[in-house]
Amino acid sequence: MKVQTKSDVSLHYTRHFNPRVAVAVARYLSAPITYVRASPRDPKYEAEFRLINPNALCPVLLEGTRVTWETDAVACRLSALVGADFWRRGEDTAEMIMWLSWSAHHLNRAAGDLYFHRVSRPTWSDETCDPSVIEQALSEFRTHAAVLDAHLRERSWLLGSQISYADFRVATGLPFADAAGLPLAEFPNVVRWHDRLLEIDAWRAPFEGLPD
Ligand SMILES: N[C@@H](CCC(=O)N[C@@H](CS)C(=O)NCC(=O)O)C(=O)O
Repeated sequence: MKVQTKSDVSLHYTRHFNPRVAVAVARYLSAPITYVRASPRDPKYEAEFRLINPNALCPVLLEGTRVTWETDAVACRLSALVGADFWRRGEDTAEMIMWLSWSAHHLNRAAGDLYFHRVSRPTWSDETCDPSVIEQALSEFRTHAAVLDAHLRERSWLLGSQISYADFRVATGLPFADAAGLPLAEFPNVVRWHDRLLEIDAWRAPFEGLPD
């Protein structure tokens, strides 16, 4: 995968759940940007980082004085910058936003809880997680993954025959399925769909060749 750089637009990222999607979008679209590995919650950098994102979270896209944060907004902007239809702008826009909203409030919330408790928190805390929290997140993940599985039964991609940003966003948690213990094998259409995504270099290995 070729890393393109151009100094006046920069994407500030970490290698976690949400910024992974923004980096994958930028690389999929071959956006002419500089990738900047950030540490927004490191006490050494946090105050300075809050000047570009008051939430001290990645991703952030900087273009001169224009600042865009939130993964979906960054994807929208990247798509506009390169003139792509990855962020749909026509008849499909509402359907794409339906999936973005659904994933934020349902599937990725459950997957994100499992990611947080099983992948993220163990890197900075020894505290053991209440098993009922994991059970609840697993139950919610199964409920929502079943909806996705049914939708994908006769479709290659969420909006039909063409890939869109909805596919990347809804799949946010799936690259972490093993580490987060997501019961993906129960949802064969989701597995097939994610296998198709994994054939895309930018999705499979978004950080390849980027600063660690
Ligand atoms: N709602 C935000 C969430 C962003 C977010 O939670 N970012 C996390 C990583 S998943 C972050 O930057 N955490 C601080 C860090 O990784 O140091 C989005 O969709 O972009």
